[in-house]
Amino acid sequence: MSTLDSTAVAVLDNQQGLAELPDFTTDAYKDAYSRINAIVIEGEQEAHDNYLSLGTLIPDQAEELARLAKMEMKHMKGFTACAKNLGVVADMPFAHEFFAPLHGNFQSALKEGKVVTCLLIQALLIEAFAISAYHIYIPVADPFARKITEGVVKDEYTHLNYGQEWLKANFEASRDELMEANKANLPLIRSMLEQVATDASVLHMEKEDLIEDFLIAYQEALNEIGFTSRDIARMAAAALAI
Ligand code: PL3
Ligand code: FE2
Ligand code: FE2
Repeated sequence: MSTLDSTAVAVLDNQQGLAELPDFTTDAYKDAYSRINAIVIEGEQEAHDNYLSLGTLIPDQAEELARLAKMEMKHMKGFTACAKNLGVVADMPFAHEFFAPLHGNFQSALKEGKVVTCLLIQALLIEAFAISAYHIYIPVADPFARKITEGVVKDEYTHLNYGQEWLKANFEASRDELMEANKANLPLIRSMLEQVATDASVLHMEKEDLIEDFLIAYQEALNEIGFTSRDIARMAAAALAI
């Protein structure tokens, strides 16, 4: 009785009720996937490099950070397999450019030894971005990619939590730098979300859902670190110019 016509299958989307699965075999899907998948691969690669760099700034944590970096390498391989499974070639030059502004800010902070800024960029912003993207992707992914992404998203919480706990333990000393780093980098995440929105919608991922999920993860982390709701509202307003 069952056919494998994916367009006919509806799955339960935990946010919205029903989400229709896209047709994974169309040229339109594969074209959008070539950029989205490349972004994810580049993001995982950069996350790997960033955790290793963080190990040079916090030498007594180098071993733990190397463990996180290794998980990122595994994620990268998983998502590379997802593209291969769909017969898609990732557009890496596009992804490189996509990450360039955030990459540049991380590298400048690294050079200046600004561990708080590096942690905010990698462990809070990039991980919250990844968590939101993977959450929204899972219900509309092909079965192969869904399984891989489900495994990955658990790790990303470990990474977010790592940054959160370090910043919480050093909250008073980190506070001003966190505010400044948020102001400089949150707008970049916003523009990255804008840039990915059209391709994401081809994968049946909606921009509003991505933003909502990102803000929940990021705001919860800031709250855990020690910021009040008022601080967080101010940080959002300062960064987003509202
Ligand atoms: C850190 O561990 C990983 C950083 C990755 C950044 C993710 C960016 C996400 C972009 C949008 C979407 C879609 C998900 C699709 C997966 C093939
Ligand atoms: Fe990852
Ligand atoms: Fe991660």
